[in-house]
Amino acid sequence: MGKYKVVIAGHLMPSALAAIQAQCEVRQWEQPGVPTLNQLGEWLQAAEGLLALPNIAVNAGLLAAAPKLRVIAQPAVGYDNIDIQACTDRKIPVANTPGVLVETTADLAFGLLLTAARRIHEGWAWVQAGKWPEAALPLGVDLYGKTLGIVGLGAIGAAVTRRARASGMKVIYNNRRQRSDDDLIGAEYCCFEELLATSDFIIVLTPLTLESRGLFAANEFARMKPTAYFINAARGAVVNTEALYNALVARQIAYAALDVTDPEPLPASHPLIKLPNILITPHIGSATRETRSRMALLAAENLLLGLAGKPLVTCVNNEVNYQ
Ligand code: 8YV
Repeated sequence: MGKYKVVIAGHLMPSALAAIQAQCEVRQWEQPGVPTLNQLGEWLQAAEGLLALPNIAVNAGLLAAAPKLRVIAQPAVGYDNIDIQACTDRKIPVANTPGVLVETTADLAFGLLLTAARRIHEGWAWVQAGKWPEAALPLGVDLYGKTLGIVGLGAIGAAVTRRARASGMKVIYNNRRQRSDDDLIGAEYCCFEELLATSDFIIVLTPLTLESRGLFAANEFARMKPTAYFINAARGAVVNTEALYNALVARQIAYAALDVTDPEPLPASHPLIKLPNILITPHIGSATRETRSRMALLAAENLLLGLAGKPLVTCVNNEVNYQ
């Protein structure tokens, strides 16, 4: 039997690439930036498997260009870039990589909170600018005794809760549905409006869905404390960027720390970058050697299982898996 034909839509950790190449004829996009459908089109015509990436729109147009596609795997927990219904209609199982990036992403989200609160990044810039001898860095704020509001308490949110509780914080959360294990997690369910009004820190960890797109807009920032710190480690489009910018300029909130933005990547000329009360990192929530390797290997495993017609390890549209 010949090798499966697979398209890899960007960089992949070498160990995972080798596992795929052992069984597949691979076409890999290795140019900088996001490939267009035209650039991938010829490869997609013959592709049986697609290893996608969160910056690739896996929509009806792409699926139409890939008539032989039988499985899609993505090394990411979020899959808002993939039209799941269109894939399910085509009986194409789709796999993401939950579970393997929880602690790493929680470290980054809580790290943004801590860095912003204690102005760690500003402290280094202060020393580099030679200001230390002249004046003290402006004061930060404590975490201890403060309230952290988590919007979207899933596995990553539970891991953030452990970090916050260890720092002496109270944790409240809002989800579409209250969890049954609040006490085990150490977080207290709270309605969205009250969470906005009472949290000293807010961390957004919700997936990007039709319901969560633009969830944080002018009214939501207006409800927050003027001393509030807003952290987004979910998806940029959960936040109305213009509303966030206006809230920071008007000091409706004290500070923002973002690992994700809308648009993404954020151009250097974007007005957010010029503000004094913001910290932005380039979508590095899962960006450690160990975790990216686990994600890539799990995506490769899912891809190869799907090509062999076997159930995927982490399928997001299970109804397709066992057809
Ligand atoms: C990045 C993430 O997508 O897993 C996700 O959903 O947002 C992150 O892990 C991943 O790092 C690839 O860029």
